[in-house]
Amino acid sequence: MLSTEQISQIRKDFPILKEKIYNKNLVYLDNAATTQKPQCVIDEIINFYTHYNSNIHRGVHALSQKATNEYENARCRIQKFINAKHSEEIIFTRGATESINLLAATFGMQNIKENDEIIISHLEHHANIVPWQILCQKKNAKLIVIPVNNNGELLIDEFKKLITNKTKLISLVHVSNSLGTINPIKEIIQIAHSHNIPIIIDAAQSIQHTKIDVQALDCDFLVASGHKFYAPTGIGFLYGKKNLFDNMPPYQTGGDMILTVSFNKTIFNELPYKFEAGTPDIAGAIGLGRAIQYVQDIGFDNIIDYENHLLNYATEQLLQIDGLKIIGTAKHKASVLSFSLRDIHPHDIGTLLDNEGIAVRTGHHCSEPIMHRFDIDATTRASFAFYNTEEEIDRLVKALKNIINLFY
Ligand code: 7TS
Repeated sequence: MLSTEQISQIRKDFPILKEKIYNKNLVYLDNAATTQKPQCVIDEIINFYTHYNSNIHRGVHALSQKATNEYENARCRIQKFINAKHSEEIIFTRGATESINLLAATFGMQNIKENDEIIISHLEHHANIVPWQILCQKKNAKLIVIPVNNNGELLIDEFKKLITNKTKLISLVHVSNSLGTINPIKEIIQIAHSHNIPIIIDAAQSIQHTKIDVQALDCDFLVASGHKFYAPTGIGFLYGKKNLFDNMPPYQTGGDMILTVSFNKTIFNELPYKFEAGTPDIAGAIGLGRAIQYVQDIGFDNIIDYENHLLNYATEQLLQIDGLKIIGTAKHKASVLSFSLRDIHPHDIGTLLDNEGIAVRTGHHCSEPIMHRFDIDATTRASFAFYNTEEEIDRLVKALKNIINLFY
């Protein structure tokens, strides 16, 4: 596990952590919304624009070749990080949302027919609900939802009962952004495949907290966002098995995704370019590659251990507060603590914490259905990254106790 000294060193890598908010040291506990960026990632982007900004895949000149190489190196870094078999199984997208929309518009449009069923879970972020809902409306298909128990854990036996010969696709979140539940995706993928059903994993909240090996998992597709992994916003990726990608139609069309174009006919490019129309976020992709390298240099296992320690510490400390209720008490959780505090509205809590320089998220966290499942409209959510400290959690606890004193 990372020592206190190592964490203080790591914190120096993230320049924003030195910011003062209303003259107080920033405590950034909104990492599930987006993570902060280390200086090396910021430098990598500056380096691109300063020294070799140029378009990729089309120039014979030196800058374009350098940009192309670095962009493709970033793809290979992602491939190795999630242990994909081929680099062309990694498609750069804007993030998890665009990756799921891509799948709905291509794989979904191609394979879902009238009366078919798509299974998702009660824990999904809107990004893994709305695209499927719209697809179901277009195709006259049905969206089926795996229920959860009162701890926020999926009911696996219920899930098994929901599978029928109408089930044509499963799309499931790995780690819930609003409750922190880690779903047993390996088991669920095996169940899906025993019925020959393809399965998509939404790894937006897991890629930064758990090790992902797509070959060991055997998932068919997996989506993630770079900005939740210390990389810039506007870049993410879609992993898919090559044979599935090969049989899918393109998503957006235009430059770079073609081999030849005449006014009569267009022949599409090979993977991965078939799914990367137009000029991509080159600097973002290179930044994402650098972020992965940064995490690997620290040691992902060290990060995971420390984050687990931090979550346990935060859970213990928050539970000491009279009238605080944690929403989401699954046995296996990652880096997210959602809670209610007596009958104080989460937006009031968020505003009062902000006055203390503490950034948390309040609201439904773009996962309204799971809020309704717990009969609430909103929670206050503290979400952690490996640069957070026990002292920061102590400050959160102290601020929450002061809020209670203010209201009661
Ligand atoms: N899936 C999950 C599980 C998420 O948590 C999010 C974003 C997305 C998909 C969409 O990711 P994007 O990068 O394409 O926007 N979750 C959150 C959140 O919890 N707070 O802000 C964004």
